[in-house]
Amino acid sequence: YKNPHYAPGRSVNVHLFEWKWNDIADECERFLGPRGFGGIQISPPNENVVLWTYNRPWWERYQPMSYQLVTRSGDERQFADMVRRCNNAGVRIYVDAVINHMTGEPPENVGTAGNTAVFREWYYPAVPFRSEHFNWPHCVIDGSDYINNAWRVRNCELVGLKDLNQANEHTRNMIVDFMNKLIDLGVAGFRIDAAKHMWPHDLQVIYNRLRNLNTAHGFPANARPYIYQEVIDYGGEAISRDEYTPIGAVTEFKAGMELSNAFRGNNQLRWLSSWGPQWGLLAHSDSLTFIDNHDNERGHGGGGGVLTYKQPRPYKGAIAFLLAHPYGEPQIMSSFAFWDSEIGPPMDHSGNIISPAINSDGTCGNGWVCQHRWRQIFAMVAFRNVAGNTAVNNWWDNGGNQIAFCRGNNAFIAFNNDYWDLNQTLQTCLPAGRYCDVISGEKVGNTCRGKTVTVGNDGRAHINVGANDYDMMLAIHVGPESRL
Ligand code: LAG
Ligand code: CA
Repeated sequence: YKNPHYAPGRSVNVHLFEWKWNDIADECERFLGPRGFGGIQISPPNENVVLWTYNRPWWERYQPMSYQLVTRSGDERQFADMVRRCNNAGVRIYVDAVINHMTGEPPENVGTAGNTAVFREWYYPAVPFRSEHFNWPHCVIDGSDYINNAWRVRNCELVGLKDLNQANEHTRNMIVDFMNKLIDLGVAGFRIDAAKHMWPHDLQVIYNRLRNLNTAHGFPANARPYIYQEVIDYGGEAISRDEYTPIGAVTEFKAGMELSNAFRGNNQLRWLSSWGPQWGLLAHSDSLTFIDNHDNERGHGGGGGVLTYKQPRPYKGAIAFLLAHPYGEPQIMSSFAFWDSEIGPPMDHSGNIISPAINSDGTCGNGWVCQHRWRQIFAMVAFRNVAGNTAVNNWWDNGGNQIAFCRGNNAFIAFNNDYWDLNQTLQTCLPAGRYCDVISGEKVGNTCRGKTVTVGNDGRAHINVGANDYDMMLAIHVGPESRL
């Protein structure tokens, strides 16, 4: 369950938060496929309650009404078409699976597929679920439970959301059928929403009943779905991430917290020479890493004080390190612009999501941030693909906030988060030749719009990252995007 089953030569998963299925299919063909992205986390595809009362917040999608594949992102036919087109473009789809709970007791009672429920009777006819399929007696998680009561964190309601009993055979069957249907449609795996709020043993039973990935979509025989479980664990709680690593991968929230801290200037970059488990992070093969997610970029899910698109310079630095370093299975966030923490995606007066526009410079419009289309970010996706499974070598630092390292003989990166210039001859480990720095500008035809680096026969090159440069890093590699 820990292999994302990326197509060969690909890596990096991007969360296209609240995108429509048709738009994702287009994005796979016109951008993500050609640029070497490995996969996409999509928003929950199953029916959710419609909340006009709150002007259709993004979080209505975390209140399931049924497992029918009809949401603001599209219907089942559009979903199937997206998965097929993305797999054909070499890009995998991972589903955000909301299986801990159904709705709360919202003021409205119609779902995105038109179904209704009887909230006070725990009755969801379109699944169907009845009261006996939920945890009983009903209780609501208190803040203190996280410290001292694992049972309540798993058997009581998370913010009042009706808590499914995953030990119940019917409940398990409905969840397994939902997930197996998605596997048959060609998805490569799942983000398990609120995994901390479910018993690891129950999850293991569910995972073990999942089918192998669909070979008709290009997966090898006997491939198990990639499972990454959302467990927020900064330490000190009754429930630990280590309870979940035996059954699948786990979201490593400490990675984004620590890198945000360092790239904000609150910890020296030189300490990153030991990045990985020595920082108290999960073992490499268990770890899904990211800087920000849809919750903590807007202060939900306990926040986390992480960098987001709103602080672009250090954010791009942190993401570049995340992608340049071999530790973990990285995911990047692709957001819509927001100025309050509840507002939903760009929409028209009927509540339809407005598609991202693609500007002539490749960036997005219509309220979409599209971090994955920022040159400094997609260039690092290519960097990671070229680096492959090489290790970090030739680490250099100035004893402060200037660092550089190689990935085998394939790729080299330098960072300067000091208030003075980095101006040094450094070992790049690359074959002699001229390279285009993929951070400061793209290579177009055979000309480099950014800095050019000349590597000598000894692998050394003069590296310059000014303290006032637009970005704090410089990256070169042997791939066609960089080699001149
Ligand atoms: C998650 N991971 O464990 C999601 O990443 C997170 O986005 C989900 O919360 C949460 N768990 C449940 O799937 C989001 C919002 C909540 C919102 C919830 C349900 O962060 O704020 O709660 O989705 O829509 C909302 C209201 C609450 C209310 C609750 C139930 O904000 O005040 O109590 O609905 O009516
Ligand atoms: Ca639960």
